[in-house]
Formats: sequence, structure tokens, C-alpha cells
Amino acid sequence: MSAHAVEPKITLFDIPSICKPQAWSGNTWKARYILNYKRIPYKTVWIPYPDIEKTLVNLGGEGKATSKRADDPTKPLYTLPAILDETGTEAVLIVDSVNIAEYLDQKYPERPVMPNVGKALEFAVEALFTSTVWPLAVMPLLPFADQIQDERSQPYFRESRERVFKKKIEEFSPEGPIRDSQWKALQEGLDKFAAVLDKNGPNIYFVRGGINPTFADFLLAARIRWIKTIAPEEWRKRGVEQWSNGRWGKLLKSLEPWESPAE
Ligand SMILES: N[C@@H](CCC(=O)N[C@@H](CS)C(=O)NCC(=O)O)C(=O)O
Repeated sequence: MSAHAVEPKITLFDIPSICKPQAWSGNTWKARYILNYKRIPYKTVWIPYPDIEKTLVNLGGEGKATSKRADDPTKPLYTLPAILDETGTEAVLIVDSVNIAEYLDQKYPERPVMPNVGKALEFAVEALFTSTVWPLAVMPLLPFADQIQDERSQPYFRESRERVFKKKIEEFSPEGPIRDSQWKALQEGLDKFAAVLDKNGPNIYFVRGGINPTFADFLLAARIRWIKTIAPEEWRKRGVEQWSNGRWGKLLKSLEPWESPAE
């Protein structure tokens, strides 16, 4: 940043990695894509997993957990992405990517990502994808996500995931027939999801006939991009780009202009 540049007043809290560029998470990428697309100046603060809760609580986010811990449902789960908006007299902390998308659209109405017509559908895509396709990605992909964590996050990531699934991360997706069948199931899940999207016709974006991306597109791209970033060899070997008649590859390509900055 040059000596005269003004420090952005919006902060995106993201999770670090050893990837280059660093941004990797299929959740935080939703907010990052949207900030980039809306051309809102922001800075990134990298928070390793074990520090997420205390960071958000320190910023006034007590009680703003987005769900319960899978390894101990009596405890709240604080998650990223989060943004802190310090453009006004009082700092505003927003957590959860759909809330971030809604908030940014209200505050910066240009280049909307939550269309007034069909807003419920944008929310529905998130819920449907998370409950149908996402579980199929967990076993084959978590071992790769484990490998790209930074030093501080890695023990937390591994221990919490091993506690949830009650086995070593190395046993999640052993190479051979088990791993192959997991990837096949993921492909079939994505194909089924693509068949739903195809009802809108051949256009890349979610909104029927839409020429601009909306939240649903950024959400899907963030998830697919996660696979590509953490498991590039599997991505190539399994030909993910060509899955579902090339839908996912085309979506990522069309959103490339908003991949930067990824830091
Ligand atoms: N629905 C949430 C999900 C966010 C989420 O699950 N984030 C993960 C990072 S990929 C997280 O922060 N997990 C904290 C943990 O596992 O302790 C959103 O989109 O904001």
C-alpha cells in the first residue's frame, strides 16, 4: 500500500493456510468473492482456527455463533467468514456469509448479489447444497484440508475432525477403491445438483437468463474452488472441471475476475 493510500475500513476475517495465495476456505471465499465483485475496498486479517472464537467475542460477537460444535453440541461454534465494518461511528460485526451478502447489498447497493426477486431461492441454494452435496465432500477432502493448515491451526483442525468422525484423518479416505467410490459419490451428487440448476436453461449463472452472478453462484464457486485449491492433483486426475457437462469449470472461469485479491 502506498504512503498515501487510505487503510480500508472493512476487514474480512479469513483462515490462513500454507497455499499461495492463502485464501482456501469454501466458506470464507463466499464473502471474499462478493467483496471483490462489489469492488468494496477491504483488508484481510488472518485468524487461525483456535483463535476464531476469542477474536469474534473480543469484537463484540458474543452470542453470534453460527451453529453448535459437531464434536460437542453443547458448545457454540464461532465461524468465519466475518466482516468488521468501521465506516460508521460504531463498528459493525457481521458473521455468516448469507448475512454478510445481505448486509453488503444494503450498505453498498451497487452490483447487488441478493436479487430482490428470488432472494429466498438464493438462501435455499445454500441450504440445499450444504445438506445434500457438502456431506459427500467431507471424507475425501478433509485430509487435504488438513495438509494445508498453518502451524497453529493444524493440531486443532485434525483433533476436532478426528473427534467428530471417531477415526484418524488418514483413515477418512484411504487410497484405492474407498477413495474412488467417495469421489464418484461426490461427482454424482454434483451432477444431481447441476440437473436442478439446468432447469433454468443453459446459462452459467443461477438467476434464469441472468448475465450477472448472484450469491448462489459465489457460494457454489467457493465450494468448488475449495476442492481445486486444496486437492489440485485429485482435481486434475478426477477431471472435476469437466463434471456435470463442464458446469463447474465454466462457473469458476467466469468468476475469475473476482478471485483477486486472494492474498
Ligand atoms: N454458514 C457459515 C459456515 C461457516 C463455517 O463453517 N466456517 C468454518 C471455516 S471453513 C469455521 O469457521 N469453522 C470453525 C471451526 O471449525 O472451529 C458461513 O457460510 O458463514
